[in-house]
Amino acid sequence: MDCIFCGIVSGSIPSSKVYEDELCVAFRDLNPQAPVHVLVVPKKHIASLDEVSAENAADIAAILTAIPGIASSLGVAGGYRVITNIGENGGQTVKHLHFHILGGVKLSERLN
Ligand code: DGP
Repeated sequence: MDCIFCGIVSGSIPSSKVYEDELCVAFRDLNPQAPVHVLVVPKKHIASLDEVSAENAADIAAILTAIPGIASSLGVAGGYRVITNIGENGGQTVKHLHFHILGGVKLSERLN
């Protein structure tokens, strides 16, 4: 499968990693939309949050559990946004589940 984020997870595509554990990896977004913009992805290929099931719930839980520590390490503890886009209409361009962590500035209240 030709997946950019699988390539980043395996190391075959370079990235600026800020966190890694057994189940997930976080790296800086190529086109940052805030001073802090990191993507957290499962190591396992899951297309989007629409694909969550009992079989991969632990992978999602690992991401959510890691996010506060990642945010803290990036200096945005207590004030940041987490977004996951799902499918074409949700604005998802990379079809490997990822959670955006955005912060480092007062974010707009608009979500669309
Ligand atoms: P989304 O629109 O939610 O699917 O966001 C995909 C994000 O992935 C977008 O903000 C740009 C980022 N991105 C795409 N290709 C690469 C890449 O090769 N490296 C990194 N670090 N980020 C990428």
